[in-house]
Amino acid sequence: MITPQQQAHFDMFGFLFQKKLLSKDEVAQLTDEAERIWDGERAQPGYKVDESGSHRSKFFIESNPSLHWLAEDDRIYGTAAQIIGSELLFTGSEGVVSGYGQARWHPDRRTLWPGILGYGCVKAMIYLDETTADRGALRVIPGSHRNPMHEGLYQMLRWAPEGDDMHSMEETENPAEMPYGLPGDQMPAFIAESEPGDVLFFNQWLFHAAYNAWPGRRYVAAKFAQPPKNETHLKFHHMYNGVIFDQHKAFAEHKSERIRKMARQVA
Ligand SMILES: O=C(O)CCC(=O)C(=O)O
Repeated sequence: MITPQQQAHFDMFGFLFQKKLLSKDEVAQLTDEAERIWDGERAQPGYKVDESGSHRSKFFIESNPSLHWLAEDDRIYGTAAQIIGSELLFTGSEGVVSGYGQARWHPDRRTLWPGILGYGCVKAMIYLDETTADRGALRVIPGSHRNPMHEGLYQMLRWAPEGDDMHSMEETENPAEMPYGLPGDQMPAFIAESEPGDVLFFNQWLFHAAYNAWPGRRYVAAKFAQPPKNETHLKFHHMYNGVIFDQHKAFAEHKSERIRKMARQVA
């Protein structure tokens, strides 16, 4: 259970950083399992890292029964349900061994359709390695999930060549070309320096970034969203969370009612 103050923190600043949410034993077990799964994936014929050199496993939790507990755990599911409401849907998971040195500033959800900003979607990030400001910690710009700050920060993005989404701005060495005259790692931000067991919940409209990361930094993420209530929400899910229209079978048919409910079919 989070307190009303923690709920207010999430609403106002767009994130909640929960220290020591998982015990040392739980993280050790999660890390062993994650490594076992990643090793199995690396051994598959045709295995490749992505263009950033990262090993990125989709459906990481859903496709591995030994990790299912994470999605329904009171501390993770329960926090997300308190933040965005108990009718929440599961919108996927990731298991990532990052290969990049930086994830430049971006919000995960980038549409400015009228009324869509604020539609509740939350990501729980569990870093399996210690991270610090100088070593790969996720940073967030508090309050950037809301306007006018949210749209104001779009100057850190540019349209992708395909034109239907935005990408983070390339970092430049030239201060005259830097948004706000600042290198990305100097942008005013809260830096969530994390120890294994800490969990960062953030609103996916929030601007976030990671700097000074190293190849091999690992995290597991679980994502949740409010159920769609109109055509714009459906369009949004088609763009970002197609999984809600075709949930992973292991979740859709799970013996746990909580998991089945959040993986229910959306037409
Ligand atoms: O690599 C990281 O820590 C940041 C990942 C990220 O930006 C994201 O999950 O949206």
